[in-house]
Amino acid sequence: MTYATPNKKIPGVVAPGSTDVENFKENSDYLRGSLVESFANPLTGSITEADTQLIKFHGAYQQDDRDQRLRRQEKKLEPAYSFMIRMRMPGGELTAAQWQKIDEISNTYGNETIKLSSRQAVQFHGIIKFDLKKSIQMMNDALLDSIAGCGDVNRNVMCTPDPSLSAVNEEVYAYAKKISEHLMPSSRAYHEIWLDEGKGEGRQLVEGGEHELEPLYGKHYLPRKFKIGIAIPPYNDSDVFINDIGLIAIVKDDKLQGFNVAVGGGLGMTFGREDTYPRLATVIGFCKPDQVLDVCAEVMMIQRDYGNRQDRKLSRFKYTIDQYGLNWFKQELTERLGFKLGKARKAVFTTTADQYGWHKDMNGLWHLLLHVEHGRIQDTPLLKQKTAFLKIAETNLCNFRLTANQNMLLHGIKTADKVKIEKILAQHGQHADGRELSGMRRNSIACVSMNTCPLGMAEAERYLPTLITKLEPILEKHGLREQEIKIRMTGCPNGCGRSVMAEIGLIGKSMGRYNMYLGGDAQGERLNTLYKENIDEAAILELLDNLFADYVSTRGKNESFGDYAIRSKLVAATENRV
Ligand code: SRM
Ligand code: SF4
Repeated sequence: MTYATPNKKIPGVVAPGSTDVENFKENSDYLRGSLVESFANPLTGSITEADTQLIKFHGAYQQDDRDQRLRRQEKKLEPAYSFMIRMRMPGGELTAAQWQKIDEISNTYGNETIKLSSRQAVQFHGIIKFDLKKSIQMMNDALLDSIAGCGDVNRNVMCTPDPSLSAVNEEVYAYAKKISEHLMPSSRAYHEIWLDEGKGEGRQLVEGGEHELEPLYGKHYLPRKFKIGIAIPPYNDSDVFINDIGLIAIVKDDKLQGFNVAVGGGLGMTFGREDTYPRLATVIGFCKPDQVLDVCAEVMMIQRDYGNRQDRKLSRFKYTIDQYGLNWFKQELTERLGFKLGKARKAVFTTTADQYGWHKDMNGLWHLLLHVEHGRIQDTPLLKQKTAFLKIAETNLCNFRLTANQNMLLHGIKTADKVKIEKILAQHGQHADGRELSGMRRNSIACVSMNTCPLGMAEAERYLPTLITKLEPILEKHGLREQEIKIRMTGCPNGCGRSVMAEIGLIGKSMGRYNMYLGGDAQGERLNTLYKENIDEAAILELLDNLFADYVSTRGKNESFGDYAIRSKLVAATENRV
């Protein structure tokens, strides 16, 4: 299918009053900007403002160590700048050899930890400016890249990773990769700048004008980030409704029929801006497998053409849909596609949780889902998880898949090799099935926040484990230790840990203080609602102690904590159900 190039008459396309980022893109020569010069400048650990925006399209963010900010300021030193790189790895898949390379990069250039993100990607933190190119080249040696890891483009495509959970898992999984490839920017800037490809020659030889070079995106790319996720019911472990496009695999008699298409999800909001809000994607129809690439591309290009480029707080696709209306959107999509989506099929989700432990697939291979606390892989005195994963990778007995709950799936293990894997894990303190953990810990997500995220207002990843340790005796007291209560924490309202989908969501307001949200469901189909504002740890513990007591004494059969919060009118159910 040939897609329409950006039409300058359409309102969203860059116009007077556009944001700085739009202007940076416009003047960047397809994402090149002055990155080469910035990275060669020996006088500072930072890069120019325009380049800090452009480098995102190459998968990296400039950050500084927030723990050191004040001290360095007092000493009149520039902030301790470093870079975070986020890889593009649809469905979170890596071979054992690639995992070894990732381990090596983190030790050689990063802060010796490996971060598994809430979108099934690996992040390296703490890479100094002068090592960024070497890190990218090392990734490339293992056939890995970070193109479109961030930036105003389609991001890492998520997909339910565990082949034992559905007969069509691998077929669906392949679509995550196909969609990711299909929607990749085509600028060669990444290859030229980081991999020294062509050194710029040849680029000018591209014929046919600017959009030949970037046929899907044009030179202004999208107004904002764009996300696609796929889930296979009944498992919603990729939180499909939080995506700009959510694809729900429809399976009959173990055969993939196609996908229900949901549009307009997104979780970010800004305190004090009432016009920003989280929104769950709305199911608009069904497409066959061979239509899904075009559907994703055309939906994305409607956002390219109509998305808000004047205010980045309002530029996500969810606002475009709400501004123009769902009916308008469906009509526009039909016109662009040249066919109408079918009627959405029935799809029932039961959980967003990862299924820990060993599972066997239809081909007799085993898959082991392991808990990683908030996705941070490192060695601690009690748990040498980083070494364990490296040793397992060195055996070459399995591949690796990351989950959207920030966990790890070791996959494709032969029956005879299970015991070898278990032995390595046990030697390094890792339990295989996560049963030693409370249900709440197994179901927790925290975003990075301190010390690298510039937007964090409170701790998240570094604090939630401690908070859960303090909650565990309370859960025990109420007989709730095993109950899978979904708790999520983010250091700000951007929603990176999807806290607004949790049964208990904690969103940072300032250091040590959080807003508490209640009423999310277990299956990822309901946003939660603000319950208490700006509370500290003592208040969180006391409130939850009382609520757990009431929950246990009044709950109905199989009633989840989130459903209880709504039934007992602690919070109103959100309107935004799918
Ligand atoms: Fe996120 C920005 C980390 C998933 C919504 N996110 C950031 C930045 C890059 C901060 C920044 O802009 O400088 C954070 C870097 C922290 C660091 O030091 O690593 C950051 N986001 C993360 C990760 C690593 C959280 C984690 O602990 O796992 C996740 C990386 C995913 C990936 O591999 O691509 C991550 N971010 C999410 C999600 C969840 C999801 O997509 O499933 C969301 C909510 C869904 C959504 O997009 O609406 C999310 N991140 C945001 C936003 C709010 C966007 C908005 O619509 O307003 C920002 C801020 C922004 O874009 O301006 C943001
Ligand atoms: Fe940073 Fe906020 Fe995202 Fe947490 S939710 S990683 S604090 S932007």
